[in-house]
Amino acid sequence: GQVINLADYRPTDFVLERVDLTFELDPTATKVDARLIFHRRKGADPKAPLVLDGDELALSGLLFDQTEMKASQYTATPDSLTIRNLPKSKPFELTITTIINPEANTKLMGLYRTNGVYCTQCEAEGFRRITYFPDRPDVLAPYTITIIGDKAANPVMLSNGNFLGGAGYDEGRAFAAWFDPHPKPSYLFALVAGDLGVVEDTFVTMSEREVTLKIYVEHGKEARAAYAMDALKRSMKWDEERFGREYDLDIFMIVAVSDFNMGAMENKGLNVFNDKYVLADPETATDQDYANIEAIIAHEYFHNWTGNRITCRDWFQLCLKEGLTVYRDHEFSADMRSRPVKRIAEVRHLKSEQFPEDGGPLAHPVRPTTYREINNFYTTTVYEKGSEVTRMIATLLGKDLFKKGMDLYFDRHDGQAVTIEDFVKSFEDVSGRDLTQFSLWYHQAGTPLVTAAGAYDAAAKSFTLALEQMVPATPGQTDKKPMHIPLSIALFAEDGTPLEPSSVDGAEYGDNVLHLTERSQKATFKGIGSRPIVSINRSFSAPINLHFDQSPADLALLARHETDHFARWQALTDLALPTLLAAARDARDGKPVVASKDFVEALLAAAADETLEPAFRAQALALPSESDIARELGGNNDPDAIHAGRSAVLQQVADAGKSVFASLYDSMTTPGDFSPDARSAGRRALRNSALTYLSYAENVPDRAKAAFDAANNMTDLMQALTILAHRFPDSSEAAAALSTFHDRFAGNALVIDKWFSVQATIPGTKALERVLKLMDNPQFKRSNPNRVRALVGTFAFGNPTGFGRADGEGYRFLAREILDIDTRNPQLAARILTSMRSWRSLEPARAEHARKALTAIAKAPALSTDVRDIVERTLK
Ligand code: B3K
Ligand code: ZN
Repeated sequence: GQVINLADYRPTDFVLERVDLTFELDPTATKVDARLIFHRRKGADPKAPLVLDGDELALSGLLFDQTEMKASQYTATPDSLTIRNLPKSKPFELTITTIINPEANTKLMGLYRTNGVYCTQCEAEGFRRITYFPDRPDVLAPYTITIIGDKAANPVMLSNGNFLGGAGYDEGRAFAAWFDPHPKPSYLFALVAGDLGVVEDTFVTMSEREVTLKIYVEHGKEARAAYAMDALKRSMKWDEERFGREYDLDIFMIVAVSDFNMGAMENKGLNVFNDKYVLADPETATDQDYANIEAIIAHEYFHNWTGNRITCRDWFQLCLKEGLTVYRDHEFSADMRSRPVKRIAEVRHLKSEQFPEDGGPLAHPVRPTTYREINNFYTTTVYEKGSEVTRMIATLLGKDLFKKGMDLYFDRHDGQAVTIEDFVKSFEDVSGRDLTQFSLWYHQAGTPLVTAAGAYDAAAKSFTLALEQMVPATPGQTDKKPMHIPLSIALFAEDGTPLEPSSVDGAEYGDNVLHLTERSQKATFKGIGSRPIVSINRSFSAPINLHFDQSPADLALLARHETDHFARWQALTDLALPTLLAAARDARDGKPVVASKDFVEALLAAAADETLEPAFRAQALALPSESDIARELGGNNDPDAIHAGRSAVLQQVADAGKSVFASLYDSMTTPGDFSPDARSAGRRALRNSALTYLSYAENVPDRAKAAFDAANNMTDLMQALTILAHRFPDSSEAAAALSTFHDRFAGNALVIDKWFSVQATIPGTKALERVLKLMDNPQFKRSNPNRVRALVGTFAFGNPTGFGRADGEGYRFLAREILDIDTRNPQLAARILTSMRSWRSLEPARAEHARKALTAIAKAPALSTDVRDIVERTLK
């Protein structure tokens, strides 16, 4: 593929007025007639040809104003249709006929089949696999869709917008027609047809319009869509209350399908979901599954305004809709659940996924300026860092101005395809604040490093915080400018009471936020009567790495007294990290591992603190992961040493806290019927965390086995199974539990995915053999992305010792799998390949194995653009 540059953007020469598509469905030969009405844009070159995008297409017919076009007037190739001699200004109609093969579409882009159902995925560039089209997000038009198909096989025929009508024909065929009055880009087009069950409900909007809600699932799974429906209604209500956004069609539909490349897709009025993010019941879904469903249902629904009503001018602007919509779904979940606990989970995720991306070969700005394959830019940087940037705008402006800025953005740009600059301008206009420097967050890649040092002057009653910022070099960007970093700060006295400065010099400061804008800056807090203990970057106000040398005693104080519970968790993490890093080094050097007393005490105090919500305590007890430790170590990493060191620390915490954990395990029960609410989920999380520590303290599988046998919900069952499989992999208890679980859930693919994943993440050198054996299990289907992710993906992303075993077999296995997956589904292959992004931080022998495996991929004769792009950037 060639390189696409933001600087080359220009509007199309032709304006698309209307789209009218007719699909005659057939599993292997679907006929698509696309009637498109265009006119040449005012001021455009009167001789310019119309160039339409295609991808693996063959042209079967082309009419110009209803008459067949002469072959000399156009050129058709699989990836483009060029039409010459078109009218200078008057509108004209093209009718393009293509015949496509949904059954053979293993890329799952365009129109494909999943379990006998027709389904589409068009973002980013899948529509061009259906018909020749100006397939770019700044071409908006209303669509009319007619679907014709076998009546028995397709009782359900759906597309975007409102239903116009339908009927059956005598010959066993039927048609359905849909009209979407909201002009939209092609990436939001969707079609679904097949035999599906449905759950129905209604929602009355704030202006009292009744909207029909339908969730389509495979027959027999209707009951498992209840939670998704509930989450949808709550999302609709929340968007009205929080952002004043009302739904705008008569019907909103969700379809759950089993073969899908990502989580879900926000097609106008017809969201298509990976069934993993729709289906849930207590027997089969964990609390995490429920939380994911709630968040993703909300995310796709929120796109109706942030993405659909206002869309992206070009794909460089992807964060315009994704960063903003993630921010909106984060806020929604925070309102539905516990705000600090949600924030902790977000930051954990950001640090474990986005920070490594930003610090490795695949680093790119939130708003990139160049790409080779847009599918590779649906990244955690665009999504999660993009969300953090939106959050910082909200922090800079404050709640009310942020709301005003959003309102202005909606008013000003409704119905348009716009840029990040347009978005930022709305906030500048309502606040009068110049966001030029702030906008570097969109343009400069890399996680800024802020170094802080404090000095207290008792005589002057002032505290000075010296701050420095550094943005590391990233691919293509070596010289970085200083950023505008909003740091939420609080000061506490030795007894834990908050200290309020009378004034702050040397930096803009307000609402507890200090604005770091220079490379190096000194802020002096006046009127501080005693040595303060400082809490910096509360609630993670900026997505940075912070180096601030604080004594264990100060951290322990913050862990107890910070009013921001996120910051308490941060203090506990800061206490844990030195112990975990030292443990990894000591384990590598064959020295005994010793967990610091301050850390263990603070952790156990938090665990036992009844004033804290259980979900928070569970987060506190979940120590930084092995990959967190690897990231903090920074280089020359030995996954075995990290694992051994961390396990030794866990053991010491468990031994010291045995009685705390035993009493938590007994008390944190959730009597009565299962409920997925946040409070109950928090109790389960804390109880299961206690169970994990007890498995170290007791060092026998008995308690986990009893928990497995007693479990009445999937959260408890999975936790018990994980402990048995990971802590006692060779025990008869583990073997029995794995086989019981398998037999109980055989045939339920989403649950069998959990069974695959739990085994793929068993630490140690035997993991690869296990994975290879599981790939022969009849329930493992190479064509299904969920299966591949559950087994191959989870192994590569989530098993540092098994995947990263010293002889390099894990990396060689991945190279073979990537090449195999790539022949069917390049997007899936490219995504899983990003598991290699931190290979340069490995110790030299493993790094060399990894480099060779990557080189083997790079040298393969026929690579997709997707995999080629990732492998070349990873090796660079
Ligand atoms: N917008 C889609 C992602 C499309 C990915 C295309 N490769 C889902 C979402 O972010 O809501
Ligand atoms: Zn999205």
